[in-house]
This record gives sequence, C-alpha cells and structure tokens, in this order.
Amino acid sequence: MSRLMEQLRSEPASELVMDTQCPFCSVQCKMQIIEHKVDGAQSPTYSVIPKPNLASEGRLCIKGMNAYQHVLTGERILHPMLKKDGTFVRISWEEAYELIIHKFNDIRSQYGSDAIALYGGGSLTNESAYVLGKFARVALRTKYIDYNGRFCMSAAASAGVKALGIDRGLTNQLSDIEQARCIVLAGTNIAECQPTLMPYFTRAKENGAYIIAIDPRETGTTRIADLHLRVKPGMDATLVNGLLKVLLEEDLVDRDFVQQRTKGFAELKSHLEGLDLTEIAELTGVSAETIRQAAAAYGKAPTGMVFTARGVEQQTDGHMSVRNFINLALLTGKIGRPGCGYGAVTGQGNGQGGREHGQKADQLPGYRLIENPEDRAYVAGVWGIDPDELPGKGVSAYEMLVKVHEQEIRSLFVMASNPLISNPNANLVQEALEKLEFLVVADFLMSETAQLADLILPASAYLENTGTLTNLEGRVLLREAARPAAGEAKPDWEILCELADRLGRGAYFAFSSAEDIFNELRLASRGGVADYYGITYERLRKEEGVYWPCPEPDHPGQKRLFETSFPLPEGKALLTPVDNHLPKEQASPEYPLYLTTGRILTHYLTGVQTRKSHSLAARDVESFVEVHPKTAKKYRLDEEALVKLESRRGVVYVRCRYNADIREDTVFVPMHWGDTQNVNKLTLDALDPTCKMPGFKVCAVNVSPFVSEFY
Ligand SMILES: Nc1nc2c(c(=O)[nH]1)N[C@H]1C(S)=C(S)[C@@H](COP(=O)(O)OP(=O)(O)OC[C@H]3O[C@@H](n4cnc5c(=O)[nH]c(N)nc54)[C@H](O)[C@@H]3O)O[C@H]1N2
Ligand SMILES: Nc1nc2c(c(=O)[nH]1)N[C@H]1C(S)=C(S)[C@@H](COP(=O)(O)OP(=O)(O)OC[C@H]3O[C@@H](n4cnc5c(=O)[nH]c(N)nc54)[C@H](O)[C@@H]3O)O[C@H]1N2
Ligand code: SF4
Ligand SMILES: [Mo]
Repeated sequence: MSRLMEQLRSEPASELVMDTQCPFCSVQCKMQIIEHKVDGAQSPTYSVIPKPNLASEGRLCIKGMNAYQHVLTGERILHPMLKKDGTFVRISWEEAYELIIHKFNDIRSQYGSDAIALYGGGSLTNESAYVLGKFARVALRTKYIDYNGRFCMSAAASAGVKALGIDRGLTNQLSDIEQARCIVLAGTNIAECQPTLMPYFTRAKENGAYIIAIDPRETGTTRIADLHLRVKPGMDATLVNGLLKVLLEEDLVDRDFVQQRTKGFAELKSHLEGLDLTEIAELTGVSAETIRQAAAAYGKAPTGMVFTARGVEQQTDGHMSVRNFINLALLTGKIGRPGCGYGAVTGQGNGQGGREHGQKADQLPGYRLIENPEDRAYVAGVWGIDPDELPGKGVSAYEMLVKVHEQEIRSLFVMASNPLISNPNANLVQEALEKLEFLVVADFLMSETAQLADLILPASAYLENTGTLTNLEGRVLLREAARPAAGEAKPDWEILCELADRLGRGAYFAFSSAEDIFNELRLASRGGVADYYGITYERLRKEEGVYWPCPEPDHPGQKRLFETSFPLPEGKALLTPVDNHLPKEQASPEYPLYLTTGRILTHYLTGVQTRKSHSLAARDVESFVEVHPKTAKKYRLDEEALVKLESRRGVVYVRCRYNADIREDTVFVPMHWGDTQNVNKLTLDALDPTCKMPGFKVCAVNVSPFVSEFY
C-alpha cells in the first residue's frame, strides 16, 4: 500500500473532486483531479484520473498528469501588484482599476485612442477572448488588438480561408484518421505536441496506412513514418511543388474532382510544368527519387490525409506553403469524404476558438471581418452601437510591438501571453516593452513579461474558471470551474467588464456569468463562418462537445466539412500556383548553419507554467541544442557541454545534445526557456506578407563551444 493510501485509511480525510480539462494543448483531454486533505498533514496531495472523451479516449500525457502543480503551487499571483521603485507591492483591486483608468485616460487624451494596445492569447476561453475583442473596440475604441495565435495558426488560417473557404483546423473528425491509407505529417510533431492523439496514427498504420513525415530532424513522430523526407528548413512549398509535379506526370490527378469541385487547375498545371524536379531536389535536400516515392504513395492510395503544423507554417511563406499542401489534397480529391481531409494541427488549448471571436486585428466575432461593411453592421447591431464607432483593422502581434518600439503605442495590456519570450527578435521586443509608459499584465504566474510590467492583475487559472474552449477538431467543449479562485484572482472576462464599467461603457458589458457572454457570442457569431448560434451551455453539459458550424439549436454540428461543396464562389475550392521560396535568411560563411525551433514533450510554450510544475521542470531543467554529431565534431562541440549560438540579432547559451538523425546543416533549439536561453533572441523578424506569421523556423546561426570568461 502506498504511503498516501496508508495515510488516507488511517486518518480523517476530505476530498475535493475537480472535473476539468487539461489547460495545455489543443486536444483538450478531460481529467479529474482529486485533492486529498489529511488532517494533520502539512499540505494536500493530489491524484489525477484521465476521463474518457471523444478526442483523447481517456488518455493523458505527462503534461496533463502534472497540470495541477503550477496552479496549486505557492507561486501564484494572488492580488494586484504595482511596481514601485523596481519592486512589486500589493494593492487593492480598486486601486488597480483607478490607476488603469487614470493612465488610460491620460494616454488617450495625449496621444489618442490608438496609443493603447491589447495583446491576447489562445489560452483564453471563448468568452474571455470575445470580451477582450469587444473591450478593445467598444470600451477603449482602439484598433490595436492582436494575440499570440498570430504566431501559431495565422498561416493555416489564412490559407484555409482562401483555398477552402473556411478555417477549421481539422476538416474532419479524428476518427477519420484510422481510415486513411496514406498520411502526410508535415512539420508536425504529434508525438510530443499532441501525444494523446498518437494512437489514431498507430491504428491507421495497423490498418495498412503508409505514413510520410516531412521534418528536418527525427522526432517521436517521424519514427512512426514509413518514409521520412528530411527537408531543408523553410523549403516545404518547393518540396510540395515536386510532389505535385510527379502527381501530374504520373497521371495521379483525380480529374473528376478537380473539374467538378475546384478552380485554378490550368494555372497550376502550367506552373508545375515549368518547374524542374532535379532543381527541386537540390533546393529541398530531398532526392528526386524520394519525392517520386512519396508522391506515388499518396497519389495511389484510395484515401489519404495531409496534416501540417508549425514546421510548415512558421515560415515567411507559411501561407503559400499551406496552400500548396492543400493543393495536394485537392488535386487528388482527398478531401470531404471518409478517411480523407486536410488538417492544420492547432496548437493551444483554445487555439481554434481563440481565432474566431475577435481578438485578431482584422476580425469580429464568428470569423467576421472588421473591414467588411456588412459584418460591421451586423456586429454593431448585436452590440447596440453605431457601426461607425467601430475602429478599423490594426496590425499583427509583432507589428504592434514594433509600434511600441516606435512609441506610436504607449500602453499595452497583455492578457494570457508572454510576448517577451514568444516574439521573434526578442532583444528588440525587450527594448520596446521597456519604452512603454504603462504595461499591464493579467496572468496567474510571474512570466518574464509580467516582470517588466508596471501593474500585474491576478487572473484565475483553468481550475477556477468556467468557459468554453474549441479543440483542434472544431469541437466546442465546456470547462466548468472546479474550485474557487486563489487569493483575489478573477476571471479574465470579469476584469475586463469591471474596467469597462469604470471607463463609462459598463452598459455594453453587463455580463454576470460566462454563460451570459456565451449567449451574446452565439448571437454575434450567428450567420458568420464560425457560427456558434446552435450551441448552448445546456447542450454542452449533455453532449460531448458540439462541432461548429452549428447554426440552430437542433443542428447536430458539422463533423466532416466539404462533403458536397466549399463555401466559396460556385462552391469550388481554389487551386493556386505556389512559387519555390527560399527562406529570408540564408546560411553564410559567418552564420553557416540553419537554426530551427520548436517544442519538447515536457514543456509548454514559453515554459511559464511547466517550469513551475516540479515534476515537469525536473525532467528538463534547461534548454539544449540538437546537433548532428558530424557537425558537432566540425565545430568542436562536446555532448552535454554548453554551446554558444549566435545570429545577427543575439546570442544564447544552451547544452549540446547529439542527434544522428538531424540534417547536418541544421540545429534545433526548443522555445521553452527565457533569459540567456530565450531562442527568440536569435530568430528573424521577417513576416509572411499575407498572414504576418514570423519565420520562427529558419534563421542562420553560428555555433561554438562556450568558454567561460571566469576560466
Ligand atoms: N509538449 C508541447 N506540446 C505542445 C506545445 C508545447 O509547447 N509543448 N505547444 C502547443 C502549441 S501552441 C503548438 S502551436 C503546437 C505545435 O506543434 P508542432 O508544430 O508539431 O511543434 P514544433 O515543435 O513547433 O514543430 C514541429 C516540427 O517541425 C519541424 N520543423 C522545423 N522546421 C521545419 C521545416 O522547415 N519544415 C518542416 N516540414 N518541418 C520543420 C521541427 O523539427 C518539429 O519537429 O504544439 C502544441 N502542443
Ligand atoms: N522561436 C519560436 N517562437 C515561438 C514559437 C516557435 O515554435 N518557435 N511558437 C509560437 C507559438 S505557436 C505560440 S502559440 C506562442 C505562444 O506564446 P505565449 O503566448 O507567449 O506563450 P505562453 O507560455 O502560453 O504564455 C501564456 C502566458 O499566459 C498565462 N496564462 C495561461 N492561461 C491564462 C489565462 O487563462 N488567463 C491569463 N490571464 N493568463 C493565462 C501563462 O501563465 C503565461 O504566462 O509562441 C510562439 N513563439
Ligand atoms: S498537453 Fe495536450 S495531449 Fe497532453 S494531456 Fe494536455 S491536452 Fe492532452
Ligand atoms: Mo501555438
């Protein structure tokens, strides 16, 4: 019998059972956390039980198993804190609100409404994201609002909208994966980033699926592949041109589908005919033979699915790269039927819902557009304001920080993000944040950005906060509060409503619960692309989530999209020629290697949460660089020794790890650490012209052994 069980049996105990959902990735696994309090024991103990549900089927990964730790540690932000002479002192909520109103009014009267900007996040519930968007437009009337999902889903989102008419991460249910006979996993590391989904792929394999992985390095995901295309970082669009060319040459095009359901074939065909496979092989580092093998496997399979994630999307041609992967699905007619589809594997817990309800610079709720007169009129009607009162569109997240640097923006309100670590070119971002006249951060933990703030507001954490989140399938799930908020923390939406009230706009924010907000969101999204009108809390309590679009309360929600048509003119999807594209920064004698960045299993994003979880922190205490042993030898890098990595923009110091299966011209560093291990000190701030996604996945660096100055 375990010590805990012994204790439980012998001493009077109480239990708090918390039904919840993991706060981390887009799968949104359901779980139960039980707090055991034993009389006489110093602190409670916890057990975690995975709960069956449609996506995770009752699995949890190591992050979910330990997700109670960071919320229940002693390191929470428990009350508003004001920076005075460099240190934070506790103040009351009323003092905090008074200060914000005073500062905001001052800044607005001096520089105008657009001198205040809001910066949101994909961890926020749909309700809080909705209120944040409304707060920007109705309470502050600033055009400057954007969110961390810009770095996450913007390339896939803009490509999905253009090519397919809708951006819903997966075009079908997860259960379709098992029916696919060929699966392309491009720049996605599901084994570490959505681990509980792996069994869908292993079951597909057992059913005979051929798996093709595209990644410059070996990962837990590429290891399940039958064929691994070790592409040069940033060269996916070009690689797909090779695949498409072979499909044409080998007559593996689904002519009926292309003719009846798509537009643009002639242009795509003539573009591909002008390309040379040998050149493509050279540019991508993948042999023509391998490209042929991959194209034939996908083209000949009766069913197939294509998945992309940030490896493909976080590029300066991320939008067009995704368009090319969609070309692949369309050209072969592998979309809109069982076992077929395209999926952008969404990242954050509410990465999907977070991009639908108005925290994006150009967006209004329901995926409506702020520059479209009809959309403006509709949403203004729901909000009870004149459409002319709505500001126009602002700029993307990083561009906002550049405006902070240029002092066009004087105050920033950050809610659920850690921009100092997650933006590219972090040294410039730090300079920008330090120039702000007033930085407010709402968080429940002390992030690196919060440390720079003038004022920190304590937000409630997932266990304490009711709201809906939309998972990677486009399924809306209700997560109910399972315990009271710690200290004086409040839900994000409540903070915003109380502030709106003090700004004299309370009438537009008279919400008394998350459900109240959801009911307005339902109306605001009604008839939009992401239509939530038919979804209610009552339904969500009874059903295991509801897929959008769901236009009426008796509508079942749409599980598979595009079965008969695409929501585009004539109901047809759009094929598009995509140019071969080189990353913005090329290797040079001074910076001879390509750096790519990403994730590991144990940590989440900028690590603020997982670094405070003792079990997770203990597994990976610091950052590292993955290097091919031959490259390591060339640059005299010993395994486990510290390495200095340098780009044109900055320097970081990380531990050396050998990986015999990474490209020799490429090194990989995860993004989960700050300070001298913040990999974004190295990354390039060039943005994709369409969606403004930064090219996080490629920049040029040099590496050398770190020799301490103290030796
Ligand atoms: N453990 C963990 N899970 C997470 C997260 C986390 O931080 N930690 N974050 C969540 C979020 S917000 C997101 S967005 C997702 C991200 O999920 P993923 O996109 O799957 O994760 P990444 O590690 O960023 O990148 C995926 C792979 O792209 C590869 N790659 C790098 N450059 C290129 C390239 O040029 N081409 C191709 N084809 N591949 C390339 C990398 O080697 C990496 O293996 O994960 C979610 N889940
Ligand atoms: N080099 C490089 N950079 C990257 C990426 C990459 O692959 N490479 N990936 C990019 C991607 S995909 C993403 S999504 C971004 C993520 O970038 P960030 O948004 O900066 O990352 P997080 O660590 O999730 O930061 C969230 C913060 O909000 C807090 N928080 C969590 N939930 C809530 C909540 O409900 N309310 C409030 N008020 N606070 C909350 C957390 O404690 C944390 O401090 O990073 C991007 N940056
Ligand atoms: S991190 Fe993702 S896969 Fe792991 S338990 Fe949480 S939601 Fe599930
Ligand atoms: Mo993300």
